Amino acid sequence: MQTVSTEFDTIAAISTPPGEGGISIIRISGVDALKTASQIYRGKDLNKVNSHTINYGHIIDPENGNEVDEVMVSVMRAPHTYTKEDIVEINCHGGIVATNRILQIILGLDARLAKPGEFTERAFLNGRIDLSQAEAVMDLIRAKTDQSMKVALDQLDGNLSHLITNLRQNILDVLAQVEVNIDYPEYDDVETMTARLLKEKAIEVKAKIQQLLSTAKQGKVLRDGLATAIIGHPNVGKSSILNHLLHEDKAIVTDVAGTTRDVIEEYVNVQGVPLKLVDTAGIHETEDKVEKIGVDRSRKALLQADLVILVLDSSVPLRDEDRELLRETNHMQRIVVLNKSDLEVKINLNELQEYVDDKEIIKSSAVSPLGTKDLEDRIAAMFFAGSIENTSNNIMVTNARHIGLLKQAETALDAVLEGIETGMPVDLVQIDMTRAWDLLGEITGDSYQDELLDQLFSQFCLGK
Ligand SMILES: Nc1nc2c(ncn2[C@@H]2O[C@H](COP(=O)(O)OP(=O)(O)OP(=O)(O)O)[C@@H](O)[C@H]2O)c(=O)[nH]1
Ligand SMILES: [Mg+2]
Repeated sequence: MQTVSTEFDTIAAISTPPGEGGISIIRISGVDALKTASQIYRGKDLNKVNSHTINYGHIIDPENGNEVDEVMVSVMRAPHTYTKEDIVEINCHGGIVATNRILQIILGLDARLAKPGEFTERAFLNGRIDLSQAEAVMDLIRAKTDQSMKVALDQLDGNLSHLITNLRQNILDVLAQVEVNIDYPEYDDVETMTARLLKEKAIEVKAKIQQLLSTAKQGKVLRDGLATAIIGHPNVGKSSILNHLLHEDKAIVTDVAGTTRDVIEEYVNVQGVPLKLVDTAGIHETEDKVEKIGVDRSRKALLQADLVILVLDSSVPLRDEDRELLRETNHMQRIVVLNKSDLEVKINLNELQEYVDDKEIIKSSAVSPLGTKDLEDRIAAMFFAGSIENTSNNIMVTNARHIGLLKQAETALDAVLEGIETGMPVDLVQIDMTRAWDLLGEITGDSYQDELLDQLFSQFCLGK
């Protein structure tokens, strides 16, 4: 891991969202940050001001000496900064023209435009945070609920990193002990002893990994949102249900079958569960070209869903298409909504029981809020089983990359255990143990490939 910040060139970017605002911030980081800012700033000598101060002045175009904007400039000297490099942040009036003009002037001097996430990448490369913490920065920015924000903040604080580092240290200790035993065998049964040592440690570390993985389902939902598809025959009330859950009239609702033609995606917080709610076009056989595309998209949304809300119209008998959807979604996490329950019930409830468990069914009516609260309660119960408050004490894994690596490490530990069980030589078992150590290291970024960094940080916002 590199720790010397002076190896990098100087970068700059606008760190606030594009568009008009009260203030925009242009951030410069690197060895030439102060030099660059000084060339365009009229006010105190930035090279002489104290670190971590904010200074009033003006930005001047060095080409013609014209004033560009009135600004406040923060000076933060290495190493106690976000990137561990010198950082200057120019707070200017939040207009598009002034902000871009200042950036352009800076880029004409000693800085180049930062890539997305490059400030955070430097924080990682300069050893201020590890990779899982860098990923938490993005999760924090994207968090959709208080709970997901809290989990991201815990990860940024290094809770997950500490746990992983401890596990790795445990493995390293045992590997060192194995080396000693092999090099200096004091007893005749050293091979047996060493195998036992490896076995004990593999069991211990595996248990901790499994405990972490048991938080993954909730964790992933908190981070990514629960992909929830509302599906059903045309005109059964899917869009009405979406609007109720959103508490606003987002989707068009009419009595014309086939009103929704494209998928509509919205985020909503249901009792702490972030839902990525997808309203879809009614699924049925159709010759209409546009509708057909809509139906294909509905099917795709269904395939990608973590949770399916299958809507049936209880005021009409069950149709073949309903039966088919009931069968198709049978293996999925599902809630079956009997909508239009304000009208006379014509659906055959006995037949319905052949397809669904009573527990999966909720009666609702979109003409009144009837059923919406039940639906919300059910969703929360399905995904947090009332345990959402408890997560404050637990370290959660939320990130698919981390989950994948933990699973692979678990597999490597299984190979250790199997190797010992089948009497494999200790130096071969050692290889799998080392592999578990390596895989865990990829979570914190102690070992990584450059492509991984490129891929991770390219998903960041510009200026972060
Ligand atoms: N009586 C009654 N009418 C409802 C209920 N829910 C929806 N409707 C009506 O049924 C019609 C269709 O509702 P939508 O929400 O547009 O149905 P949809 O499933 O999204 O329909 P498509 O987008 O065409 O597939 C509208 O006229 C709604 O007002 C309900 O619970 N009771
Ligand atoms: Mg609709």
